[in-house]
Amino acid sequence: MIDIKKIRSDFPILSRKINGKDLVYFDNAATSQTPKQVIDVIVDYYTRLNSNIHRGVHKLSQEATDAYEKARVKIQKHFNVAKSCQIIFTAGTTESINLVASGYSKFLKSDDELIISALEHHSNIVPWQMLCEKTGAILKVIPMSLDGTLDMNTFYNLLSSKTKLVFVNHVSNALGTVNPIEDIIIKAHEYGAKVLVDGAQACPHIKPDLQALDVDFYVTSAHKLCGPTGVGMLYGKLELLKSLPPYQGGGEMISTVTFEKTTYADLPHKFEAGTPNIAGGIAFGAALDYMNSIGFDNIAEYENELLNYATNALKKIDGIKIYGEVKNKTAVISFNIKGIHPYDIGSILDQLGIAVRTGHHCAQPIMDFFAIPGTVRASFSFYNTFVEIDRFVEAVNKAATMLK
Ligand code: 7TS
Repeated sequence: MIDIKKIRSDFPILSRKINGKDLVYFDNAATSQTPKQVIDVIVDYYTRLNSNIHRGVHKLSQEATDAYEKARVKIQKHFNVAKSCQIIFTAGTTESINLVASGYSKFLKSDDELIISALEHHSNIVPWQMLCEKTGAILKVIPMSLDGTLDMNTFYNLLSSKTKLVFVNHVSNALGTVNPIEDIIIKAHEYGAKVLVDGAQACPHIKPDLQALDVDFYVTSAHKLCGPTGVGMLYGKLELLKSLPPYQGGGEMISTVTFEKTTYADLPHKFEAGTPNIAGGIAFGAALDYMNSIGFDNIAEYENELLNYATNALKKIDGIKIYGEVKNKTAVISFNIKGIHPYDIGSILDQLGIAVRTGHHCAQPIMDFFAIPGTVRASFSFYNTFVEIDRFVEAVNKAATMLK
């Protein structure tokens, strides 16, 4: 059960006024809000612990290193990963994907094939295009259907012995579709292809068991799940991470350096050059603690109720079209109202204190598929309420009347 009053009191920002109105924050897919339990950890770090890690003999450095490495272990446990060295701290999902894509140039030759889905965020498209340019590998796309799901039969037909990598998001940021990643992983493995899953939109709602999934790489960002911005993770199977070359050179990632030759540090440090976002890493661990204290089953159940309530209410609005109405989706509603630009609706909602995202949501191919410039996207979290949805639906109604 969700104790909504208690939960909302954990998020100081939720009591802000915007344009004289109580904030309704429905842009959770862009970034989630931060509870005071996580803010306190960041303040405590700079108040008591601040120092550089993995290098000082002094007490502060040891304590900071300890807290950072404990956070890595929390992440490892959360995702049910065998070894903590398989969790690489990165700046977020985007950097994690770039890290893998950059390393793969070592393994690919021209005419190798990579498979991507039509539902990807730009950060899971562009790095692979850059890799294809470098190597001559070919990018193939799993098409989507009108209901916002992937066309799996075409995926099965695209797979061949030439397929080296498949990358797909666990949940679509623009539509909320939960993709059948279990099936994708099993089928890709039958052809010896590796699979990278972009979990940026899944991790706020689902607790994935990465060993059970048998996924090769899994990436996410802390700021989508109540943590700070600028920190995230890359999970990889041990042998794959060992074989992947370093992404950046610098301090912390080496074993020995001479002008003739450098040898690299063991995992995870091989991929963690330079001073990392130390407070961010520690706060990532605290954010997982916070989410787990609420419980992912409770979160999923409550958010699903919000989603159904909002969907049913919105559907009553004249001229509304919701994109991606699938059974298995997270609490995201992407919609348009006939004859009205999504930006105009977003601007009126903002005047009424309601935050949504409008536009292509960094997923232009999805917008092209529907032949639209963008959508209004409302994305809910476990700290949102039914009363907020009532205000939102009333505001959308008002916007529709004003703009028609
Ligand atoms: N992948 C997916 C599926 C995402 O939704 C996002 C961010 C990213 C990757 C990139 O994450 P980052 O932390 O590296 O920036 N998605 C969104 C969004 O939907 N609105 O704003 C950011």
